[in-house]
Amino acid sequence: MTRATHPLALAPVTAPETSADAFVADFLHNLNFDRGVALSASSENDRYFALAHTVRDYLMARWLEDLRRQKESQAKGVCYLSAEYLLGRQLDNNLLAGGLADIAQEALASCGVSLDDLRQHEVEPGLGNGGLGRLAACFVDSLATLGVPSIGYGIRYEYGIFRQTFVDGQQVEQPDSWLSLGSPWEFARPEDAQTIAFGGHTETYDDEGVTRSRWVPGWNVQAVPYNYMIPGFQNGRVNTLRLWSAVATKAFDLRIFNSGDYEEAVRAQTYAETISKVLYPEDSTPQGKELRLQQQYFFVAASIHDFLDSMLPGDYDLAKLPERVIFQLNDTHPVIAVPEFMRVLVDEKKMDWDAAWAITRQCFAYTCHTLLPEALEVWPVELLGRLLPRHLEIIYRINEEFLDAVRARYGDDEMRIRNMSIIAEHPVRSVRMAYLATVAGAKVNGVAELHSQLLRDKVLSDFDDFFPGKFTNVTNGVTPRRFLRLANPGLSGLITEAIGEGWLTDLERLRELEPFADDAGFRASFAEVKAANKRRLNDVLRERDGFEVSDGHMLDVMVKRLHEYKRQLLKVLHVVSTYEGVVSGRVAASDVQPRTVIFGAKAAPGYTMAKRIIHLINAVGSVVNSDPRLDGRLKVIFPPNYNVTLAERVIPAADLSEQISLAGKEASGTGNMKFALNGALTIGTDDGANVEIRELVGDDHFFLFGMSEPEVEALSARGYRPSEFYQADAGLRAAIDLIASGAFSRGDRSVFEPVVSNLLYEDRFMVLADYASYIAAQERVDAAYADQEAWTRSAVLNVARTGFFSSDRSIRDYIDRIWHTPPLA
Ligand code: CR6
Repeated sequence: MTRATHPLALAPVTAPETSADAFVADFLHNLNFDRGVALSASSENDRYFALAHTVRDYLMARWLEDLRRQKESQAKGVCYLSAEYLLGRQLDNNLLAGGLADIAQEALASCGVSLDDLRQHEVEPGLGNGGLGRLAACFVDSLATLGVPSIGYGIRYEYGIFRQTFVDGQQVEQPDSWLSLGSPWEFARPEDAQTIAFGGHTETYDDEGVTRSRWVPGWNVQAVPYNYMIPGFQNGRVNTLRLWSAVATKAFDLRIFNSGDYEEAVRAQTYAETISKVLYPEDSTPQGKELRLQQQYFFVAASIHDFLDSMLPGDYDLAKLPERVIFQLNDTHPVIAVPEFMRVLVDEKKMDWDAAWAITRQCFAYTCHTLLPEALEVWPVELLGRLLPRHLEIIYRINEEFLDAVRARYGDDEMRIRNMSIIAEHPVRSVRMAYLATVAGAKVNGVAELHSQLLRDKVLSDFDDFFPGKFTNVTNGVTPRRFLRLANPGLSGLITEAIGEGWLTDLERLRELEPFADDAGFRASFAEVKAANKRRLNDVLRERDGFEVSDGHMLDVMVKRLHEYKRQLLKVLHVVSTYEGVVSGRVAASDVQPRTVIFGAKAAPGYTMAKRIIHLINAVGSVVNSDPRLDGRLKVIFPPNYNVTLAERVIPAADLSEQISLAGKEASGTGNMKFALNGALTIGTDDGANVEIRELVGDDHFFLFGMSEPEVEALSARGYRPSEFYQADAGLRAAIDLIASGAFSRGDRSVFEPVVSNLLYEDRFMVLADYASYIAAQERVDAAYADQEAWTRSAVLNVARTGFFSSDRSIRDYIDRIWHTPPLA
């Protein structure tokens, strides 16, 4: 190319003029020429697409410029490898980042089109399960806002996290066909497709006197990339998210097709395309399914090859790669990238093993997101060897050399060697992906102070001893653009009025709000914003599910994935206790602090206990809500299908944030940060990032309860018998007995019997042990809420003191402690 002589062909791409008139012209152009309709004949989807394309056009020049600069500068950058990106809706975010919201509003209004209707039209891409996927989305936002050269790599699932409905109070899953009307934000790049191989066998061959290994795969698929713009916040930068979609290499076999066997002809295609068909809906509990390993290898192999092919000059000296790139492994899901990278260097680039390993060890870093042993992924050797035979050989060799080094250090301490081996022997021979990542990674980080400490002291303590300095912490964060500015325009406006602009990219500046906590006028405005946010939430809930939060009610919120360790059951027991107190006549309804409890939670479809708990919440809700003896003072609402879009409405309206996991089980939590930043007070255990939230906001503005992690350990060591707690506490007994009696299941005692007996005889997450402390803390909450001025003061201080939890700070910590990738000037 580049024979061009026309001045326009030689000029850089320019953005359209930024004015409402130009926006109208662009919007109509896109509607007419891209959608092929006149405004008068257009559907809402047409108008939404035309608007999205108009926004894209404004960001395009910067995107192309950033792509060019990242390649030309060859500055060190980050490849973030994540199986999940829980993006949430894009339109508003991109309008905000581009500084286009006002112009778009004015332009559309002048065409008789409501921006708000088009906002509501967008189906959010739910390409993640929960915290981990949302974290990845916050991180790409912050990387762009800080101007760090980076690319996010992942999978373009055709179906994201399932849509949850309730039938008779029980969860029923529906497919999330988010692409059925197309996505206006993506750019397919079939010309950049990669071929990804699987199966087959390995062999050795003589390469001019050197014996080398090679992989002879059995089958392959095409990985087609789709690019998404990730605009920085009003800084003229646009990064890239590149998600891979699987298609068959040969769409169909023409010979079979011509023979009339159509089914056989499309079989291969269907099989290949299954790889990116659907997101696995397990959060923190991997299932070890073959398709899942295919997904993991598919996207990391495509990403590594993409980076090497498209980001490096042709004659690049691979020994210099550590100065050019760091691959950040978001949990164990992408860890198969390590042997793939080794395979490329050793088998394809013919590099010497030791040299390749030295490079690899500098090019990867690993973030661990869990403490639950069942969440640490392992792959049976049989499966891995069948799907990726060469990778298994490479893993064996990495392990052999690693264990030699362990022996050299500690002698023949067989116990230690067995404990540190990347290969586990029981119950079946498997690869421990977390260990592989730890051995290969330049750094390993946990996601909150306590979590990182527990990783070093417990889960990976042998490795911490062996690799001094490898372990570090980066406390999670959330993007204030989406979770404050977009979700809570009222509060954002109030903050700007008080402390001026600039805090959205320098969130520690929220500290300047502290003095306003003592300003009665400011508190009144703050309380008015909270009330308005409750009305905004009501608008959504009413239309969506016919629910409503009553005036004067404290809004008590527990929204997160349904998992036993998070202890939704503890919250249910609190509700049931309050209810039982009133119906038994021990407590006068008039003495109950009016509260509406909102739950939001999806359960993994195969997680039976979690689904029973969902059923129980709905059952308790329907009894409590309709019992006149409560005088409307206690309500439980459980809108189905909690997702990012609903979170953006619920969080700004909340008064009380429930963060009540068993200490030592929640790695970090990120919902906890979003609530505090929006002025909810936390009731929580000393777990995950709660610890840091409490340290920052102060004990007077946080309701702490429950055992600490060492106390949990001590109780386990003594032998935990939940029934003793049941026997010893009359209130707890009454609540559990009421559930067991069938009071919430039309008298049928069998419905919740498994939940009750699990609590009484197993209770792995010690709900009963923390019950009394939780109830006492809730009483402190009620007392505090009765003093609205003091409550609002605490709420303001929560906002003022939690600026630390911006994902911009997290990314700066990654840069300082792990990546060493300065922003591109
Ligand atoms: N489930 C942790 O459990 C943490 C996020 C993001 C989780 C949660 O405490 O905030 O990651 N872990 O770091 C995994 O997904 C394995 C989560 O979202």
